[in-house]
Amino acid sequence: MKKVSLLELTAFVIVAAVASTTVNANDAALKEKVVKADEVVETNVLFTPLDTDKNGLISQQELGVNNKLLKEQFKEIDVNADQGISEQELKNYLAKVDIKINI
Ligand SMILES: [Ca+2]
Ligand SMILES: [Ca+2]
Repeated sequence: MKKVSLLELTAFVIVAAVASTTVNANDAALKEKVVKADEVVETNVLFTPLDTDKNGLISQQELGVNNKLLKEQFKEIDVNADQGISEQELKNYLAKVDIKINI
């Protein structure tokens, strides 16, 4: 059960990242980078396009969190509960859950 929601969130993050960059050429590269969580050394590929106001944190607004499930996931990633996901928090989270995605 938990695993499914984690995958959903990650897929969501990727979709949001791809959508916000709107650069199709980056699509393949992005997918390659997130295929395996422990290969996601360059979290900024996901992080930077999501942090639209460039304050170093991804807010719920920036993620477009609009349902309960994603709010729960957001809290889980935001370990210091400052209402923003830092790049390190995202990195830790992806490493922790060892997400493997096939897109
Ligand atoms: Ca931000
Ligand atoms: Ca945080």
